[in-house]
Amino acid sequence: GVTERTLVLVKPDGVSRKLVGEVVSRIERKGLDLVALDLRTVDRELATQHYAEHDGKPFFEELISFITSGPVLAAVVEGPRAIAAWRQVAGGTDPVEKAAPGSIRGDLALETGSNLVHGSDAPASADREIKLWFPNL
Ligand code: DAT
Ligand code: MG
Repeated sequence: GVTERTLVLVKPDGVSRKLVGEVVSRIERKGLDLVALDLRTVDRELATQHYAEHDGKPFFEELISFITSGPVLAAVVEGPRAIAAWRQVAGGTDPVEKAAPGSIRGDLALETGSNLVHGSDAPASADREIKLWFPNL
């Protein structure tokens, strides 16, 4: 597969539940490469830009307050078909209805609003999100 980069986040629920190591371990076990790693607190400006596609949806305010509620681990991850590969490792958005057993969300999460991790969904969004989170990369 063609080499891609994707933006991965361990959201505040994952950091507070001490699952950073678990998530990094799954990235590495899949065979993907870590290009950048940064633990940081997200301000409203970054949060609303990151989730711009969801502006206006009923869960938007909840999403912004959640992602700004505590530190997140942001990572750029690289490898063949990295965007789809990471979304497979993460599992579907709803941890019960969509995420397969064996995925991070399928194994470790219960609710859509606190589903532990983020991954870019397409090459254009990966490019946009990586520039937003890691402008110097
Ligand atoms: P994903 O994170 O799998 O790319 P998404 O881009 O559709 O999912 O939505 C971004 C996040 O917003 C998602 O991880 C959790 C939250 N979210 C999505 N749909 C939701 C809903 N119906 N109710 C509550 N939160 C939701
Ligand atoms: Mg998404």
